[in-house]
Amino acid sequence: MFALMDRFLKNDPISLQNDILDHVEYTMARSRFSFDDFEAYQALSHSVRDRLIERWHDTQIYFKRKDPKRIYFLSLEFLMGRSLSNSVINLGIRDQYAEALSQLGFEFEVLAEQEGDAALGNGGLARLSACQMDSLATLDYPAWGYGLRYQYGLFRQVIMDGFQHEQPDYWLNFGNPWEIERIHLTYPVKFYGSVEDETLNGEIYKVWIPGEMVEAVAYDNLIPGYGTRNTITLRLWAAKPSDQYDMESYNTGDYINAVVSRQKAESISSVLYPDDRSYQGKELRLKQQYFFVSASVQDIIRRFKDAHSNFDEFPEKVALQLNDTHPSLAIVEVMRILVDEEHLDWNKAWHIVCQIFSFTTHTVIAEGLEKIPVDLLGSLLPRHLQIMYEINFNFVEELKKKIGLDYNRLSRMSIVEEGAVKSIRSANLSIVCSHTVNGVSRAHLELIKANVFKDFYELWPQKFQYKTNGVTQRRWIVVSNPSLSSLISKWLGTEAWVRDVELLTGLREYAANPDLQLEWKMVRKVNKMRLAEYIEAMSGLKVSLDAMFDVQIKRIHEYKRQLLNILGIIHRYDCIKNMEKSDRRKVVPRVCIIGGKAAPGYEIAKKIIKLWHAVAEKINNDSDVGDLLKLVFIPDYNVSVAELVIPGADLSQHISTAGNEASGTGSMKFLMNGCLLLATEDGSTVEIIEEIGVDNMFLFGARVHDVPVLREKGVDLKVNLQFARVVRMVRDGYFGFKDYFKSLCDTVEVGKDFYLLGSDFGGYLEAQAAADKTFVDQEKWTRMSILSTAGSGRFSSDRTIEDYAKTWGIEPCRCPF
Ligand code: 26V
Repeated sequence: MFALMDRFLKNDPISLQNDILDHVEYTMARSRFSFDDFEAYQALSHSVRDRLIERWHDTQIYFKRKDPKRIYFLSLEFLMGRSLSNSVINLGIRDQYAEALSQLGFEFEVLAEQEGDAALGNGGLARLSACQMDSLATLDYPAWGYGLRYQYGLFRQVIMDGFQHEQPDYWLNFGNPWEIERIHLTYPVKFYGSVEDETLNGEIYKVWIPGEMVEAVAYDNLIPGYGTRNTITLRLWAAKPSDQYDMESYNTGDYINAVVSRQKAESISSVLYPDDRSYQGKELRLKQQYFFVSASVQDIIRRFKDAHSNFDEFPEKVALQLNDTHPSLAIVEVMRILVDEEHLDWNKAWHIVCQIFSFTTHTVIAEGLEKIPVDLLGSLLPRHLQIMYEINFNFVEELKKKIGLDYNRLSRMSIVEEGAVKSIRSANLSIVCSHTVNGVSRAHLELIKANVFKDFYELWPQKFQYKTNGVTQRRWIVVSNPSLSSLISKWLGTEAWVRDVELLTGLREYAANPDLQLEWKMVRKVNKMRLAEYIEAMSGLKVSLDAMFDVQIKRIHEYKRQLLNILGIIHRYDCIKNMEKSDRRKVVPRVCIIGGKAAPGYEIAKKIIKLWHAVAEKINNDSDVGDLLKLVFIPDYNVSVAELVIPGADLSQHISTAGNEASGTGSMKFLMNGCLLLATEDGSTVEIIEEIGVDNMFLFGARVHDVPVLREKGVDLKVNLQFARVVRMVRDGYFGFKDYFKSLCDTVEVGKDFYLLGSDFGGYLEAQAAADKTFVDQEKWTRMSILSTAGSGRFSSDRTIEDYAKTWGIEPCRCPF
């Protein structure tokens, strides 16, 4: 045993240096006497990866020995961002690496900047998955993440003349040291074909004869926990052509076509769909869903069978989490394997399925619910369609017994939608087959109970729960804001808050302490400087550090109301222009920062981006305005940009029309970093108010129950003169592009203003004015800032995961070495 322990890699700076140099020479094949920053980054990453692998092996062996109940987290999207800093911090060896590198003449920070983002997701849902993986590892849960290894992640956003253009994100170009290719860990995945009957020992079974087969190859990404040896697996599948299946075509002599069609297989995992709201019923998307689900389910069942001889224990050992409906085919795949391949009787298989799935929905609107056209499904997955029909038949029969022949309700609840295009409702399938349906905030649960899932809630009230989202403080404070992190530890007298985030409440008692206030302000100023440098390097614009940095970064969507922000800025500009020169001294200077991507096909969102640029062009070049108002667009917003922007923000905006944001997680990251929030009472903001108090943020706008009334009523623009005026300025071409912005202005006209920009405008301006007033009082502002961080503990993904663990029925399993 001691001999084995001796084999562990050492973490003193000299050993780390040697390891890095070995990787320069033997992995990168560069001379150890001459290598650049990028090569140093790669060698460094390989040396970190070696250490991850050691812990990962130990963890996996320990899990195997203990055989605890495991949680399998299925998600089509994971927004992991960069891995280097996060890994060394979780491993607890960041300082040692920094020292080792400085002796080699490199700076850790500089090398960390060499890493590109892993952007295998769109927005909130995807980053949430990444935060939850970090918490699962840190809290020692026996967990696996499963997803797709897209070759092209979320598109890169390039702004040309103020317009968004999309470019491919071929992120694997220079290799990826953070994954381990498991070339022998593959599963066949079948598509198309037909279903036939087969008789075995007097029983008739269904056999699916596929028309196409591809191979799923595992790529393991290692997720280290903080303050524990536990290191868990995020297994992403890549599609490769199947050798077994192709032999036939080679034998028939059509060599060229056979090779060409092999390449088609790889397209399944080639690209992430960039739209996060509308479903288009595309075959490739369905193929992606089934491909990753089938490989994952086969892997899960293989692992179970390695240790168990029959399926009775399956629900005691396996929990599957559906991250939205995208992986809902997993339900049917488990049924298919249990019935058709393991030859379990239907009822027994169904009983198992009903105990293992838990489903989380991330959307509020019916249009956001996924539908799969039956024709498409029947051709791609003929056996799955049969199984869905059977599940639905049984469900509807049961339902009739409970609710009688209420045909309207029966048809609303049916998994199969009979309409112009007959479709499968993935959400209905997920609800029927899961033991729990989770919302992502308390307000979200109330909404789904009252609207999209009302019928189901009335049928099974106990199934419906909520787990308020959270974000990991390891990435969103420790990695992204190291100076704030040290300051917090200094004042709390411990680093324990990194694992036990509730301890942050201990800051409350010092919120008015002048020494802490001074240090707090210093830290925030340095972060603002970093952001200002970035802005200047990116756009050439110099911004004043005395200005309030007001930030809105998130996907561009009408419901998130970036347009409200722009119209508010136009109003501010208009006021400055119409003011006496002497009064301008009283204006609180602002740097308004916005960033986010619009889905490539989302015209109105793209116009919002262009409008921002048009307004910025005018204001930033107006000498009457100077430093009083500056507009910055941060292009290609992603996780690593967020890590830079969030710590430098004074104020951040979360201003969706009430009832539209299921939770929102950006607000939680800002909150942790001591940024004040300007927000509507939507999603998780309701719970944030409870934690930090309404006086510590700037709240405005219609509440959920006001929205239908206001939509009905509309606003009188004669009363709402300020709003009418700013919209007119855009309409009349004050910022140019008059024709182009017409359709955008139309969206907020009386009677059409679905997201209620008009009715919320007055309240928005008041909230902004309150922020200005407070900013002048730096003592008050800093106290509110400290109280924001102090009250952010509840929004850690550690708490979210503890909530989920109860639902999943899992216990920690901590590797003891
Ligand atoms: C939908 C679609 C539909 C078309 C194909 C691609 C695609 C990809 C993702 C989605 C669902 C996106 C839903 C989402 O991100 N929701 C956000 O989830 C956050 C985490 O729960 C939550 O904080 C946000 O409020 C919610 O909008």
